[in-house]
Formats: sequence, structure tokens, C-alpha cells
Amino acid sequence: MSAKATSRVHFRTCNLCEAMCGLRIELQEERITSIRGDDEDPFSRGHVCPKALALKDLHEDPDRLRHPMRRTQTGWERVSWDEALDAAANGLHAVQQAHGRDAVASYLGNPNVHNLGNMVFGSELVRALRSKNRFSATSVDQLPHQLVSYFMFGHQLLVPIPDLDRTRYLLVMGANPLASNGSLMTAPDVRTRLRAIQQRGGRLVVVDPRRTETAAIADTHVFIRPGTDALLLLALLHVVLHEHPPRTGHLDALTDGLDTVRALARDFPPERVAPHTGVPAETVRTLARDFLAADAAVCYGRMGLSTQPFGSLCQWLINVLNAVTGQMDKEGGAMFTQPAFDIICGPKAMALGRGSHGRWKSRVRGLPETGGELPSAVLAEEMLTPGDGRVRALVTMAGNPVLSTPNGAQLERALEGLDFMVSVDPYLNETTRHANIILPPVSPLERGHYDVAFHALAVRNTAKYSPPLFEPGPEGRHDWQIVLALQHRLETLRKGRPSVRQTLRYQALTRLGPERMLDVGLRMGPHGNRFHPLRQGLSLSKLRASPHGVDLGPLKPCLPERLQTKDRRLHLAPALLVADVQRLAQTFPEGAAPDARAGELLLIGRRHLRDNNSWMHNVPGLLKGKPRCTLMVHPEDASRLGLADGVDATVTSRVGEVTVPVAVTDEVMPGVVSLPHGYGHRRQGTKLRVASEHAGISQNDLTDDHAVDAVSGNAAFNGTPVRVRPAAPPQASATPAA
Ligand SMILES: Nc1nc2c(c(=O)[nH]1)N[C@H]1C(S)=C(S)[C@@H](COP(=O)(O)OP(=O)(O)OC[C@H]3O[C@@H](n4cnc5c(=O)[nH]c(N)nc54)[C@H](O)[C@@H]3O)O[C@H]1N2
Ligand SMILES: Nc1nc2c(c(=O)[nH]1)N[C@H]1C(S)=C(S)[C@@H](COP(=O)(O)OP(=O)(O)OC[C@H]3O[C@@H](n4cnc5c(=O)[nH]c(N)nc54)[C@H](O)[C@@H]3O)O[C@H]1N2
Ligand code: SF4
Ligand SMILES: [Mo]
Repeated sequence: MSAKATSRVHFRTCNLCEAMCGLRIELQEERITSIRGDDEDPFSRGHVCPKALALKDLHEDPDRLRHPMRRTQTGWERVSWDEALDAAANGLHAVQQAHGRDAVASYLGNPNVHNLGNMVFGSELVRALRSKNRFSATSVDQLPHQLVSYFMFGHQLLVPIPDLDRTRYLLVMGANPLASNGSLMTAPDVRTRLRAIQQRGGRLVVVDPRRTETAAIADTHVFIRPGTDALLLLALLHVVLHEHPPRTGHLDALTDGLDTVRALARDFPPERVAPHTGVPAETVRTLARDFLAADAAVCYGRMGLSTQPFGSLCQWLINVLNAVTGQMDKEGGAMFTQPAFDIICGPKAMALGRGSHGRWKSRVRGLPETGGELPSAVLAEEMLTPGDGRVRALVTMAGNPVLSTPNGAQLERALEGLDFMVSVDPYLNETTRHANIILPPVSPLERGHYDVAFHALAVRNTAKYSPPLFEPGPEGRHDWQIVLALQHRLETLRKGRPSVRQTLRYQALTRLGPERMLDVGLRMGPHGNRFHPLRQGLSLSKLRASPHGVDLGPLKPCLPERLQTKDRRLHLAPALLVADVQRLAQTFPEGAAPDARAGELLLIGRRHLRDNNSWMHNVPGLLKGKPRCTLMVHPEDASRLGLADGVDATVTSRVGEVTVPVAVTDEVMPGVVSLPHGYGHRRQGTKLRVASEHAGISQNDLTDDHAVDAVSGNAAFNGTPVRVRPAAPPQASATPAA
């Protein structure tokens, strides 16, 4: 056989981050020989980052679990799928029988959102558990965005996206798209798109306590003291609403609450906030003036703003700034998407819930539910605190909360005390090692892919389906198959016998699979063919015939039609957010100097292009070069504290202590130190050979589970007060006493 006969080219979307890059994968004899950017993808235009190649490594990783595992007294043993699923369902059911439904918690991690099957069927498992103790990575990430969207626009996923390709002034607060490739702003090749703003005469401004990769290419970088962005935003609003002639925006007629916002902003002139933010009053006035002067301007804030104690205020005030300057729902401003698979107005069964808040509270700390979930910051205490309603069992799916939630070490202790735990995950890692049963899904290359979430968060309306590259082997199970199988078993156990209805439903959903659901969603969506044989429009078969994806054009103004509030109005001043301004004012009193408790530094996070949260450190190619898990310290702080570049420092917070090498750099502002998250792979009992050699420390052994955004309960990772000192020299090996 000639080599040609066994080579092929496959096109797909990279599922690793939010950027949705198109890939061109070449194979010889069914082995991947290259992964490159797909030049014909209309959205990503050939761009990829170094992580794309990791799809091959992940697929071939000998540490990736390929069959279910059960933990026994003597170690892990391989079990059949039926045995594993039965044991998992029986174990969870037994805990619920003995201690009530809420005794089983669930935690869904970030990769669920990058997985078509889980976007369609993932909630089946959570629903089958009927527990109020539902958790996910949402509350260590974008929860404030969702809560604010629910309050203001009536749907938690109706999130405004910066119209990157048409704006002329982009104000980035607490985001580093050059490392993260963009978030709640799917924009492949974001560097070129940012440069294009400058090339068309626009400006890029970055507000960040660190001079990041993004700040380095910006026209202006403004340092800000961590956790004070809500003050800066109020000062910007003060200038816009009180120092300039009033502007009438096209949304005025459908907006409520402008007077309330104006009254709030009156109390925060730039001079009032400068001592706390560290941003000079004149800088604030320049930012406001330039924002107002640009015909298309947008403010965008991400992780640095949502994971801080005023996360909800920040995301709210950003929306307010965009709205009162007439930049919301306008070309080049903050816009809403109309995705082909519409999770907001789509067919009822496929649309995701509009949201909710405060329907129940966490047992121990009384933090409110949002969108049916409790904040992950309370997961450990719900396990550790005795009493009725204590969590005694856990299901994790595509999550690694030991490394990704605040005070991870405490959660680790809590997991050790559980009666039962199940993990749906391809790795034996820091979290799943505590499970009794691990159910590993197929690799991403063995499944079909469509970005239900990220098409809905993209700077352009596009649609693309990728078929599986490889067929799963006989032992392969998709996440969604595992979910449905567990759901079916749990329902059967609950009823005490197999029910005909439940069995028929299970069989029907299994036969349908996510692809059929996707087809229905595409056909019924705003660009769909509505099942009409003569109507031009999208369907799954149309996407199958367009392997590079389909461009559906730039974002279009869509208010008030797309508003989901009951009164169809835009709520500029939701009561809970207005009330929280009081807390802000008290935390940062007028005139007072910043609350710098002697010797404390503020810890912030950072991302590197070659990391992806906690779970890609087993890919050798991504770990080449200098170790990245270092503590960035400003030279002034370093010399004051006796720290030197490359030497270990010990960092202590209220909850923990780590020792980590120092990188002295003026990239961070004085008083601020920075660590990446997702490291800390030296825990015993994992099967991550490469990662454990590049272990690093976990930032979340320092972050505090008691630091949350008061409104949403989102983890406030950024601005954790820490003390830093030179690490004690390693102890000489102990000599036995004579
Ligand atoms: N390479 C890579 N890409 C990723 C990921 C990854 O781990 N690695 N993770 C993905 C995920 S899950 C997400 S959610 C996105 C996140 O995407 P981004 O939000 O763009 O990523 P971060 O690097 O966390 O950016 C947060 C920025 O906020 C700054 N910051 C910290 N505290 C404050 C503060 O108080 N105020 C202000 N103004 N800034 C502050 C930090 O210095 C940092 O530059 O990235 C995604 N993409
Ligand atoms: N200090 C600090 N902490 C942070 C952040 C921060 O900026 N600073 N960022 C936060 C953010 S934005 C996020 S999103 C969270 C992420 O938090 P998590 O989602 O809890 O953690 P990940 O590191 O993404 O781990 C993903 C897990 O999913 C598994 N996995 C990967 N692909 C699949 C799949 O297809 N199916 C299944 N079943 N499993 C899969 C991996 O093996 C891994 O166990 O971390 C948060 N934690
Ligand atoms: S930027 Fe994101 S989507 Fe693009 S190749 Fe890298 S990891 Fe994949
Ligand atoms: Mo995230």
C-alpha cells in the first residue's frame, strides 16, 4: 500500500480554551503527524497557540485512564463499565438513603463547557441527584458576570461581548488575553485583532496590577491596587455623568435606573478614590474623556475583576459604563451574540436556565444560591462541619477543585473524610485520587465537537461542527454516555425498580445523542432552516459539509428583542448591587490611606500561554523552558524583604504556607506579588508522571475560602493578603542522636 493511501487530513476546532481555533490535522497510518492552524477557518484564519499540539499528547498520554478504576485497600483495580457504574450509583444512592439528598454534592469543572455532550446532557446527572449542594467552576470564575446579566438583562448568559473587530477604544480591566487567548470574548488570534484596533487609529488601554503581555502591547497601561477596580469604575462614571454634558444613548427609552446610578457616582470623584486605587485623578479623567471621545468604545473586564471581593460590582459597573456612554448594543461597543445554537431563546429543552438568586442558602455560612448552584468556596466547610445536612459524598466531573478552588488544602482534608466519591475524569490527579470510582471518558479527538457556549460568547457569529477524528475503542465511553448511564441507575434505585418510562427515556436519549440535539438546535435557531426542505439555513448536515466552519457575520444590535427581563426593560440599577456600594465605601473610607497592614503584600494570579488551569501539566512539550511557577516580586519589596531572584521564599496567608522560587521584576507594582494557579502536583497517589516532575506549588493553598464577593459568593482569589520571607535554608539531613 502506498503511503498516500493511508494519509488523511482532518479539520476540527481546538477544544482547549475559549478561542475556538480551527485545526488542520494530518495523519499517516492513523497516527497524527502534524497539527497546524486551518488557514481556511473564516474565524481563526490559521491561528493556533502552542497548546494545540497538546491534543496529540493528551490523546496518546500513557497516564490517561482508559478504563474505569476502583480504589481498594491495596490500590486501584481495573473494573468493567457495568461494575463501575453500578458501584458508583449504589454508593451515591446509599449515602442519600442514609443521610438525605443533600448529603451528595456535585462539582462540575471547566472542561464541561468545552464538551458538546456535557453541554447537552451534563445537567442530567446533577438533576438526578436532586441535591441543593451543587457546585461548579462558575463560582471560581465568571459567576459575577452571570449574576449581573441575570439582574440587568434577565438572563444569566446574555453577557455583553466587546465588539473587538470594530471598536476604536478598548479598555481592558483585569484580563490578559495575550496569555489566556480571551475569555467571555471568543476571539481567535486575539493579538492580531488587538493590533488591528491600533492600526485603524484606535487605542488599547489596560488596567492591571501587573504589566502583562497584553499591557505590554497597549497604548496605555495603568497600574491599579488589587481589589479597587469598583472604585475606579465609579470614578469614571462620576466624570462621565457629572463632569460632562449628559449623553443620550439609543437605549435610554428602555433603561431604568439611570438616576440611581448618577446619584451613586456623585460620591466618587476621582480624588476620592485615588488614595485607594493608586490611579491619579488626572489619569481617570483622561480615561473617561478618551472613552467618551471615541465613536466606538468598550470596557471589558475579566478574571482580575470577577474574582475579587467586589466582583459583582465591577462587572455591573462595566455594563453601566458601556450603557451610559451609549456603547451598549452598538457596533464597536458591548454587543450581544445571536448564535446558531441559541442557548438563550432556543427550543425550550435546549435553552439553558435564565438564572436565579437566593432561592436557598448554604448550610454553614448561609451564602446564597445563584443559577441553582452554591459557591464553591463553601464546599469544604459543608463536608467538614458536623450536623444535619452535612455533605458526605461527592461527584466530580471534569473538575480538579483541590487545585482550583480557594483553600484547596482544606478541601483535600475534607475529601479524605467523605463516605463516598465518584469522579468522571481521564486523570488520576490531586482531586480524583480521593474517589472510590473513577469513570474516564474518551479523549477529545474521539468525540464530535461543537462549541455551544463559546459560539454564544464570540466576537462574531460563526458556527462549526467537528466530527470525531478517531472512533473510540470498545472500552471507550463518552462523558454524556456515562452521565446518562448514572442518571438511569440513580432513577431506578430511587424508584426501587426499573420503570418503563425511565427506561424508554434513557434508551431514547442514548440513541439520540448530542449530535441529534445539536441538529434540532441549529435548525430551530436564528440562522436555522426550521426543518423546511426549501429554506436556506443551518442544519448539522450543512455544517458537516463545511468543515472549516460557517461565517454568519458580525454581531448585530438586538435590543430590546433579545432582553429577557419580564418587563422587557434594561435594569441599570439592580437593588442588591446598589446596596453593595455601601460596603465598598466602608471598606475604602474617604480620605484614608490604603489599608496596608504592616508587612502584608497582596497576592494576585496569572496565566501563562502554555498552561491551562491545572490539567495540562502532563504534556512534556508544554513544560519546556524555565519553570513558570514563580512568585513575582517588585524589586523594592524584594530588597526590603531580603529576597533575591531565583531564591526560595516562603509565602504565608491566613490559611496556608508555600515555598516557591522568587522572580524579581518590576512587571508587578510595589506591594503586589503574583503566582500562577493550577500547579501543586507533588501530592502523593496521583498518576501524572510529567506533572509531578514540574510540580510547583498550588496558589490555592494560600487563597482564602472566606474571601468571597459578597453579592455572588464568587471566590475572591485576587488581593489575598500574604507575608513573604526568605525560605529557611534546606535542613541538613538529620543525624541520629548518639
Ligand atoms: N494559557 C491559558 N489560557 C487560558 C487559561 C489558562 O489557564 N491558561 N484558562 C482559561 C480560563 S478557565 C479562563 S476563565 C480565562 C481567563 O482569562 P483572563 O481573565 O484573560 O486571564 P487572567 O490571566 O487570569 O487575567 C486576569 C488578569 O487580572 C489581573 N488582576 C489580578 N487582580 C486584579 C485586580 O484586582 N484588578 C485588576 N484590574 N486586574 C487584576 C492579573 O494580573 C491578570 O493579568 O483564560 C482561559 N485561557
Ligand atoms: N487561584 C486561582 N484559582 C483559580 C483560577 C485563578 O485564576 N486563580 N481560575 C479559576 C478558573 S477561571 C477556572 S475555570 C477553574 C478551573 O477549575 P476546574 O475546572 O476545577 O479545574 P481544571 O484545572 O480545569 O481541571 C479540569 C479537570 O477536568 C479533567 N478533564 C479534562 N478534559 C475532560 C473531559 O473532556 N471530560 C472529563 N470528564 N474530564 C476532563 C481534567 O483531567 C481535570 O481533572 O480554576 C479556577 N481556579
Ligand atoms: S488559542 Fe486556545 S483554541 Fe487556539 S489553539 Fe490555543 S488552546 Fe486551542
Ligand atoms: Mo475559567
